[in-house]
Amino acid sequence: KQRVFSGIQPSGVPTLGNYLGAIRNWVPLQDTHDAIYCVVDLHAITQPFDPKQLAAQTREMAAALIACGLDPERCVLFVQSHVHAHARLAWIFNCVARLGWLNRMTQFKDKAGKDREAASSGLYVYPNLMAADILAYHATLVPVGDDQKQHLELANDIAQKFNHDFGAEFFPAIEPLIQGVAARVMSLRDGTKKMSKSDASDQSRINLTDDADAVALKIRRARTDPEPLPESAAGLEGRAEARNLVGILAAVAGATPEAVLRDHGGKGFSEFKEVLAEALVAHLTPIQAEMKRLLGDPGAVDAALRLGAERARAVADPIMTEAERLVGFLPR
Ligand code: AQP
Repeated sequence: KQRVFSGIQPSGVPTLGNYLGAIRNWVPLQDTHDAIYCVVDLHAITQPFDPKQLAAQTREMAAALIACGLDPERCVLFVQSHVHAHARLAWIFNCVARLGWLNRMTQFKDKAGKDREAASSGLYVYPNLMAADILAYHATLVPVGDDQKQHLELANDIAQKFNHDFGAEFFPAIEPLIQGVAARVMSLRDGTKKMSKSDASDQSRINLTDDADAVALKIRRARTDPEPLPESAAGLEGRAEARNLVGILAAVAGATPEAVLRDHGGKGFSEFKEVLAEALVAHLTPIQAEMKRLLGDPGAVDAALRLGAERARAVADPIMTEAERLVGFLPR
């Protein structure tokens, strides 16, 4: 079976973007692939965070993943900091990746914002850690949202340079797996910005934990243009907000944007938004109930994660030993 790896930061409650662009697509891969999924807390500390909240957020993210359908028995589900291979391999990759490569990463520019000098050096080398996450397991397929493509190209450059510098065909090539109509869900306040769990405005996103009223209110207030919905997908050109809302309904309903517009084309947004809010609430309610049930027994979630970390170590440790031998470290 081909091995897949993917991760998500415990930097807040997962959003509809994380769910539609990533988590939801991870579920079926459990049965067709050797699937490894990780709550990436080492990545989460690259940006301002609250140390008093991090552990709870990590557990909450794991519970959300399980509630969305990841089964700790059918996949390897664990917390990044529990498996030392990630940090060890990331250090080696810090010494393989070139500054020029990192300088081209658009996510760093977005996340560092205007005051780039004040960004952590961890944020800068984030893509090296991400390459290590994947390559520590020799994973070859990475289901991600469309925003992560550039980082995966960098991971391939790192793997190739490592293989070249240390004279071995050791790390495999990685392929991104970008799925579905909602590969990029946009902010509800600005159709040109992606929906993000750490956006300053809570109104910009749907959190998986938002109740029915919050979902309805956020959708009602979502920015739109004054025109009615177009009759076909071609009419979404240049209408980022309309495209986003149509894309969300399509993703939730398991339809194409074209089919959504066949049903709703010509309607005004106020009518369409009600349909959308209702579909979202119906979709999210069972996930929320399951999340709540899981968090009622935090010990059980932690135990599942401990077991996941053990299974992850069993895969990563021999790969790490060989990587360190190739680099020339004195064996322990
Ligand atoms: N808006 C989005 N649409 C589609 N997919 C998305 N992803 C994130 N936002 C969207 C996908 O979610 C996975 C996990 O992301 P992450 O937690 O590792 O970090 P991120 O990409 O930086 O996500 P956020 O929500 O924007 O988090 P913060 O605000 O903490 O930085 C990835 O596969 C990503 O593609």
